[in-house]
Amino acid sequence: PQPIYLSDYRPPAYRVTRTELTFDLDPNATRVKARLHVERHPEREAGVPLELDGEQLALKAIAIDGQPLAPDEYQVGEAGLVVHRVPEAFLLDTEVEIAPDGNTALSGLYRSSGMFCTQCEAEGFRRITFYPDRPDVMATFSTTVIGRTAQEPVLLSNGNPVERGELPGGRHFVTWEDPHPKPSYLFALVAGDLRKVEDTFTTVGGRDVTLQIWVEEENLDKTNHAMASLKRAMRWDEEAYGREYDLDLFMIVAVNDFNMGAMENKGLNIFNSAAVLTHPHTATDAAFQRVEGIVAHEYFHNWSGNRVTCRDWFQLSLKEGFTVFRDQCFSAETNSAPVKRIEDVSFFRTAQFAEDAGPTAHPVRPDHYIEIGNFYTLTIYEKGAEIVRMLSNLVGKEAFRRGSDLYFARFDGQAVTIEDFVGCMAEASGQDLTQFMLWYSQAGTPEIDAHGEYDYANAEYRLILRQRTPATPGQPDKQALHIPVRLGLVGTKSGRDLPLTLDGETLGTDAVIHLREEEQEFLFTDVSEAPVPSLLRGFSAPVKLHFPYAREDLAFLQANDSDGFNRWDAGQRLALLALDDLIAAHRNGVEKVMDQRVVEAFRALLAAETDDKAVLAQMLTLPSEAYIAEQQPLVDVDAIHAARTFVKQSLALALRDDFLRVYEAHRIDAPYAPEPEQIAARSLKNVALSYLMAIEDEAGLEFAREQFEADHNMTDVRHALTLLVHSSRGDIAAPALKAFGETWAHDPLVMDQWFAIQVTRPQSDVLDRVTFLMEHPAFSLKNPNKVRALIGTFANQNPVNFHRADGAGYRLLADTVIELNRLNPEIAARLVTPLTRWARFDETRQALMKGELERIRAEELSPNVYEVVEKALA
Ligand code: HT7
Ligand code: ZN
Repeated sequence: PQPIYLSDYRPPAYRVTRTELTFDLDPNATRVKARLHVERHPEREAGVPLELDGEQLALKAIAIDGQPLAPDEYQVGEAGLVVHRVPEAFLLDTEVEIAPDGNTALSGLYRSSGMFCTQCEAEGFRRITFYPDRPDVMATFSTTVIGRTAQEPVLLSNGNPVERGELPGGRHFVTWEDPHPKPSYLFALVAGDLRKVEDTFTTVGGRDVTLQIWVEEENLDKTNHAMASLKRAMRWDEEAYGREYDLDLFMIVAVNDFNMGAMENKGLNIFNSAAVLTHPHTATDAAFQRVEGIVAHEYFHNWSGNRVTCRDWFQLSLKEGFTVFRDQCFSAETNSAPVKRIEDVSFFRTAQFAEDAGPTAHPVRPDHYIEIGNFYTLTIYEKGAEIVRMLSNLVGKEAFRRGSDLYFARFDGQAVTIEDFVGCMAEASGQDLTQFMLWYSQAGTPEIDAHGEYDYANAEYRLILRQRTPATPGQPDKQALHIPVRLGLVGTKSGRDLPLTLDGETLGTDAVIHLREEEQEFLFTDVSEAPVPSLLRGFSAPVKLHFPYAREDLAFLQANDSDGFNRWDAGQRLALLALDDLIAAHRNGVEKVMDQRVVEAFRALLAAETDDKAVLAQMLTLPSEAYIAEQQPLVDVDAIHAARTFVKQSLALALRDDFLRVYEAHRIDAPYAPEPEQIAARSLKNVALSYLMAIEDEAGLEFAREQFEADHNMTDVRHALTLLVHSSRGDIAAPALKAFGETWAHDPLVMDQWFAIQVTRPQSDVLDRVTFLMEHPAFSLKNPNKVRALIGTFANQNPVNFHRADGAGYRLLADTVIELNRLNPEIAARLVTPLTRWARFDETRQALMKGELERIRAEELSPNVYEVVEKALA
């Protein structure tokens, strides 16, 4: 497969202004008729052949302006159709046959649990009909769907239904009209035996919008939270961005087989059922929050992505980074803002930093790709969102809003670039963002080495910042970025933020300084007492910050920093220093000794009367094994696991009574509600329980057993069951696990959790369990949720067992990737990721991991898996 380059972009030779489709649905032989209104693009030369994308389509008929084409007038190949000579403007009619039931890749038209559905982003529409399947071709669509009245009573597509009727042979049809021009990737069709929950939303302009959530009958009781989230998101987008919904109908459909979380098709969002269905007994607090975030994200795309779309797929972060930023702000407002930031940054620093340091590292706007499906990454989404967040902070809230208003007004109905977006921000703020644009083109995580000195005699604090970005594949040399560093100086005597004066300018007590050079010095004057610097507050830029903090300084910041995020971060840094010592002790076979400063910091946290229980729960949570690994020069999974377990047990032994007290004080008797206060109390109680269970304390075991049996809500049940399954008490865990599996055998989303709980168990018998569960009747390689729950969770969240020294974990993953490569290349390419990180491990493991990658490479590979494996072995 050949790469595609951003620098080769040209407008399409022909554009399509209107697309009329008729689907005659059949599981094995669906007929798709397409009438395209085509005209030459005004910027392109005349006389160019018409090239349409098309994959796995059997062409049955083709005509131009009503005249069937002779065989020598066109050519059909593996990738599409070429018509050698066409007029300047014309009607193209084609008819193709496709086989939805044979479509296990879940791209194009496929069937899920008997229901027809589509996934067209990024390049799935070409599996439905011959088309210029690129986002800069925007047309209005009319879609007629014909199905069997009994099996497919519900026939949906984009826009508004305009006609429906019965047909001979037990069939019926509905015609949909979407008035908004859209690219093919936003096309959607759903047909099946579905039920709906309906509500209405009155827009700020006074229009009533019908809201529908379509599900299988047994899930009708699991839609309330998604509906409430949708209405909140619609109102928020009006208030925060002035964006009003633009159709009379907005539909969400839940499907069981889906490659990602959800898809923002115009007026007809299709969701992975895991991203929309919730019920207190089946979904955890985290799942409720995830659903709220994804419902909002897809809704927000209606403007950031649909009304204003991407010129080409290199601009993917234009819609994804901006929309993730929008959904993060929305969730921060509806939940605990500091906790939302802590969770997002924790995840980012663990997973995106690892991606940016690995062989598949790429810029937020890549300059080439083989398979765009491989670029729905943490870099495009999450780093893209961090860049938009930096922009918003740089230009300020008001200018950012003016910039986004300008962007939506100027580019409505167009397919545009990242320059267009940043250009609006520059215009609205009057700022020069030229250097800032480097964030989009330069891959890798910048690192800042910071040093500070307090000059007592002159009351000055000198801060020196040095930046460097490590080389990444294809980018050996890096330039200095414009990095906004938010900071404060916390007085060691007063425990307060000191006033900041820089270059004679008074900045308040919390300010942003701009690092633009490789090295820059900042001299703060009138600093009345020795400070500890609180740097990169709120994670003001997606960088790694190194500062030689003494442990006492970190304990001080954890107790005194006015920035909640940095208080949490100081605690994490303190724990990491202790963990470093213990990892070294474990590797050297030396006795492990607990750092009492960490114990005292935890004691103080537990004793403090803090109102923000959600933040407290975060502060009591140790860095994950994956994040600890991210900090190590060479990853030793066993030493990391041993060190973290030792810290947890030491804290539990030293603070047992505090954890018991916290657990008991935060039990909730009220009916379950996914509200911030309850979520905070549950998370605090469950953190306390996890410490008690780390030492298998008798009272802790009893609490866990009670909590599981009380069956109050899935958050508590799942947490208790996980702790039991991860403990040595098989006598309690085995019957609980069995009961859980039997109770929920009918619910695929709960069975996913049942799989995940078992395969995160740290004990060494887990690999046999994974193999055994792959044969379980509830497991299927064809269902991405099952693959993620069982294999993905094992490979990503059970480091000690996945990285077993005998390589059995690697072998299992490679075997699965090889099988999935044939069934579902997108999922296969994502699943292979942990093997691509071989460079972080010891030589023996490196050899084993590379051996498995080579075994995969020897197969006949999809472009998706080929691209990832080639990069990993380069
Ligand atoms: N924009 C959507 C992307 C998506 C997708 C991409 C490739 C393969 C399958 C897919 N399903 C959804 C999701 C989003 O970011 O909102
Ligand atoms: Zn998105």
